[in-house]
Amino acid sequence: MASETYMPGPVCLIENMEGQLVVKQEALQILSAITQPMVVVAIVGVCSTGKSYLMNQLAGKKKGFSVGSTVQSHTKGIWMWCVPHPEKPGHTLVLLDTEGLGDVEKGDDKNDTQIFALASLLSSTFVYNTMNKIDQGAIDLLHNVTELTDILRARTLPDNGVKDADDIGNFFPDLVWTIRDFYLSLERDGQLMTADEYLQNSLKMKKGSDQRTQSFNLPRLCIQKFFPTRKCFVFDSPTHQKISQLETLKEDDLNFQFVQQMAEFSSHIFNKSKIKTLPGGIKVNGPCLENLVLTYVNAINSRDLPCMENAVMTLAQRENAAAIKRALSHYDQLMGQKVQMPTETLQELIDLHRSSEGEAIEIFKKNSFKDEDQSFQKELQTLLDAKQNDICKQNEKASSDCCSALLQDIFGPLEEAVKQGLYSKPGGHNLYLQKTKELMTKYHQQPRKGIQAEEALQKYLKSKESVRNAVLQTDHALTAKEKEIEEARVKAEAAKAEAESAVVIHRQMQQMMEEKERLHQQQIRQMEIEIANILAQQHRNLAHLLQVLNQLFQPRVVFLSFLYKDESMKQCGEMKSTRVARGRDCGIRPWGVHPSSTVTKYMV
Ligand SMILES: Nc1nc2c(ncn2[C@@H]2O[C@H](COP(=O)(O)OP(=O)(O)OP(=O)(O)O)[C@@H](O)[C@H]2O)c(=O)[nH]1
Ligand SMILES: [Mg+2]
Repeated sequence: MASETYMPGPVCLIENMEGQLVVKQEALQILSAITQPMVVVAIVGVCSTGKSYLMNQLAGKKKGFSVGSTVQSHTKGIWMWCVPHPEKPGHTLVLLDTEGLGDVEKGDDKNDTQIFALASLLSSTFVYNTMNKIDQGAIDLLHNVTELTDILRARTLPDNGVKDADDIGNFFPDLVWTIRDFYLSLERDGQLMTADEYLQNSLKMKKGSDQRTQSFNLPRLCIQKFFPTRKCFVFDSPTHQKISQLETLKEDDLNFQFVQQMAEFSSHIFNKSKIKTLPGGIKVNGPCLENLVLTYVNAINSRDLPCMENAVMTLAQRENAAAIKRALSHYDQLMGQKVQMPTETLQELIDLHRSSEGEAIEIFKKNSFKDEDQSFQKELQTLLDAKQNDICKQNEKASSDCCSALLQDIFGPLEEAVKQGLYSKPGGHNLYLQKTKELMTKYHQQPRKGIQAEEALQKYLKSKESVRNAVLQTDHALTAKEKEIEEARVKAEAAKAEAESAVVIHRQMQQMMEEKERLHQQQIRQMEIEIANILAQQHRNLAHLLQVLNQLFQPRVVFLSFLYKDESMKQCGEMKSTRVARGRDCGIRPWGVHPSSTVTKYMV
């Protein structure tokens, strides 16, 4: 809607009725209608220091927030003006002008700081307006407000506070410190400095831990923690004349430096101020701001705020929790960069952990705030220990995974060979063991296996025990069979050799027998020749005898017979028989037996 970012002039948002804060319905209605994200700029500071004038400059108007012209404090409560953002289309610039602090007529410091705190809680840019210079009073005032603001924030946020460091960063408004009628020169030890350096220097802490130094440092530390982003602008006096009606003067009548400084300030606010954001990244729009206003004002009006000491504790808790988070995130970052899992040894990991842990603790110490009993540092230590355990487990797992992959890579071909039966042979077990040994050496030679290298190998070998046994049994079975075959072969060969030798012997015997036979035949032939010779001789003798006898007596017939002793003699052939005269008749008698012959010789 057109009206959502356009108001003709400011309206009162929170009225300050005798110390009681009242939220104005008219302002809430305006807010509830604005759906655009809001950049909220609030200004606070001592009364009559030109706050309203400055806000009008930001609205781009000469008139708007009422500018006082007398010593009487002018603005009351908190006034609001929503205008279109001059640099961010679709955004609304919400200007909050506040009642001045330290009004002597009012004399209520508590009410002052409540308004101050509300402004800081509602804004995304918090302009702290002071006169002339940064002094201890201005620092103390800002510090008090930060304490109260912290209490309010802790009480009104869910879960009793902001736990996330990023959220804290978003939730805190940026501080812009404006110094009006700045008459000093920005110089230190003869060196020129910027306004920001001046602010930085004013908030610098002293070294030491004595009570005085602590009192000096505490407000500065609180301001630094409370406002992580800080900027400072110094303004010259707007004019050399008496300035009771500054807004009526033309630009030409104003100090040129002042006009320029105002332009720089406005440009910074328009370009750098962030959208008001709540924890969880919620961008504040009209209804959301309306809600915040009601919540904070109710909290203040309940008058049940804890004392200042508790506020410091709350701050300490939040700051230290954030410091722990920062330290842990630094540790994670370092370990992420340095650790290459799996580490070769556990010691390597422990060394990296220790150096990162040392740095993380340093970061914590730098960012911690009033961790007097070191309870937060102990908590950090516990969390770092847990992280170490976790990393050790991750490292073990990385090593196991790496070793498993490596084992599979190296031993895979052996497993395949076993499957294909290449080791299912006599002696296969030995070959399998040899190959395993060879592969183990190869495995050991591989670098960066991590701390699980041996365990993973042993586990693998154990898991392959059954395979090894199977190879062994197959080997035994096949060896026994082979032995049997070998024995049978040896037996067969022996039998064959025996048979062959029997054949040889038989042949030899046969040869001998044949030789004997040949000799025998030869002898027989010899004998036959001899016998034939003898017979021929006998025949001749007989013939001669017969002749003689014939001559002497009448002729008689003589039979000569030859007797055969055995069958072999028969085989020698039919012996010729000759009729001889009977022995008795003719006087023939056995004469002798030749030893080499079975032939019985009968001598006539
Ligand atoms: N010396 C001086 N006077 C200024 C400056 N800016 C504005 N003034 C004048 O100071 C007077 C008070 O101005 P305001 O803007 O009403 O001051 P304020 O801080 O809002 O005052 P309260 O609302 O009463 O707290 C006016 O007369 C302005 O013209 C400045 O930079 N220097
Ligand atoms: Mg004013």
